[in-house]
Amino acid sequence: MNPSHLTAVLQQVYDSDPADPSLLQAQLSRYQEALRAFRLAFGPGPVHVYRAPGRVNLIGEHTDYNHGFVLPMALEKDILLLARPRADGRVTLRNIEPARFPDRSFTLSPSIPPGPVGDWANYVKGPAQALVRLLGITHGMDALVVGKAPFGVPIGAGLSSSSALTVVSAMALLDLNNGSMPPMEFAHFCAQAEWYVGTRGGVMDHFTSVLGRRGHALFLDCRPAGVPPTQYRTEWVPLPPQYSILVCDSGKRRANTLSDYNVRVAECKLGVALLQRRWPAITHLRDVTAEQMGFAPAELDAFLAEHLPEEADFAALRQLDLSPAFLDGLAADHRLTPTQTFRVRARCRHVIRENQRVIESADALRASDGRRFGRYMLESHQSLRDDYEASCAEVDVLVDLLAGRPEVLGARLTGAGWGGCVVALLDAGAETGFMAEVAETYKARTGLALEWFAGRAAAGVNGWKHFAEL
Ligand code: NG1
Repeated sequence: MNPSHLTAVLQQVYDSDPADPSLLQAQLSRYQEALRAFRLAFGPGPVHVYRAPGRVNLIGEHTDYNHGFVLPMALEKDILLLARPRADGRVTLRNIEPARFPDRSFTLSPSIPPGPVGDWANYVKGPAQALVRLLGITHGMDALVVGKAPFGVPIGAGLSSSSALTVVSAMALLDLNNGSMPPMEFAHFCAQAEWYVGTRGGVMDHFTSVLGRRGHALFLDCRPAGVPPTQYRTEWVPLPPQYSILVCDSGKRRANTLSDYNVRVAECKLGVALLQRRWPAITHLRDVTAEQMGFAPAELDAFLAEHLPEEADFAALRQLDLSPAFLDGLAADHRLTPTQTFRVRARCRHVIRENQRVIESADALRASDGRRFGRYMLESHQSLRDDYEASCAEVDVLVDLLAGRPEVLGARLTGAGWGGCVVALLDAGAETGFMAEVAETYKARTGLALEWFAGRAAAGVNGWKHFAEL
């Protein structure tokens, strides 16, 4: 592919400012550098190129695994995977940052042994194993993964670098084995493939990485339908040009996000199990709405206080008629400790209200009402902070600093939480010059360096066979 053809291809993917060709030029250099590194690692021959984006969630946090609603968008930050198929079932992985991500290799099989928790190759092994099980794929690949800054998806920042790697690996292996899947089925497949690493996550990240569209947010109803249940209701909502999105990385990373996350998933399931005693038709917190349960919207607190404990440990839960078999299964599935206590009522309150906020926020976006949208973002953050306890001191400082600026319409924690990124909405053209001052105050108060970038909505996963012959 010559440079002008490559530029045309990249223009379809990245929402780069036409007035500023330097961004596209920088992407072009990045792809060319990746091709050179691939040739150095694996020698001459055809190269196939795949990319999958990270995402930023505008609103709808911890709702996806409750069959609720989310409103994310795919980012220009993405992961590239350059590959060449192999005749055998070996997968050899190199990374453009070998000191950080050492070489790995494995053989395709229906049960591929995982590496240590957190090992980067696990995000390739998960989809590889799932594709062997589903389609019996036999061709491995020689692959180079490229995710370094500033174009890569920051790791552990709540922008779904892990899902981007899962999606790009699945796409490459599927394509190199001459397979294909309809996009929604593929997104659903990737979400389940990532369970390999031990999280019981939802579908939001993979759907965004697969279905993302330039200039659009994705409204996704996370309740599947159809047989098999892989159909989801989606709507691409154009991002009004009069607003811009800012993504700020707090620099805070939490090691045990996985366990906190799994406890929250379990707490939501406990809420459902307790409500099911009276309303057996409920399967997920999504079902708990004022209309469905027959209370006035303003009476949600009273309703929850009547039916759910504020806090309960395993002993208390057994007394509430939850069967020991259910509780043991939950503890095993979510790696819960026997002494754990669960703030069931507050967790459920967050999810129920957050679902409503997503519906209202999508309306606000359709009506190009950034002020209203910003208010929902702030409410969402408070709820994540107080009810879901998924924030942390540093992120709260950052949200407060941003929300205190007249240029900012709304700001909130984005992603799983306990650190990571904050997403903010601004009037387009509002000076981001003020960010230097925010960063300085933030540093003084937390000791952490702040990084930020403009959130531009990019296309979902792409693959180009025979991208280059080297
Ligand atoms: P991140 O921020 O990528 O860890 C996680 C889940 C999402 C969703 C959010 C919270 C995975 C792969 N991702 O996202 O499905 O539940 O937390 O809204 O588990």
